[in-house]
Amino acid sequence: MGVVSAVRRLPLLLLAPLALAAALALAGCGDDGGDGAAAAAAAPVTGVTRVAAKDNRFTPPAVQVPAGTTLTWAFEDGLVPHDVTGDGWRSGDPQRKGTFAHTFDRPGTYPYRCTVHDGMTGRVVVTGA
Ligand SMILES: [Cu+2]
Repeated sequence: MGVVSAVRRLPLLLLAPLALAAALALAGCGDDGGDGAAAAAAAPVTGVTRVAAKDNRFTPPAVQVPAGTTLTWAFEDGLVPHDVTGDGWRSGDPQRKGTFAHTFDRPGTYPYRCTVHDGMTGRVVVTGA
């Protein structure tokens, strides 16, 4: 009897993690845009010169570096292509792998975005060297 009820419960036990995963996936999709906008406005991270384009976002979304620093963006989102487009500087065609590097010589704030994905934005804050 114990065995029978255990077997009957098995499908539910197997489905529960799937349902949970689906719920998490849906939740992730729903707030992507908001996350992107909020992320780009977040306080910039220092000590980082590499930004990952992954999961439809830039991580970290905002970095602060001294003038003369070369930042590298790494495209790591599998089949999903991204680009890095700022005002007067850009990576070019969206890409699925590889990297893009850009040197920031002048202090200022440099917002950028991925032209493929609305809300996929980032920001570079360049301070005096
Ligand atoms: Cu993108």
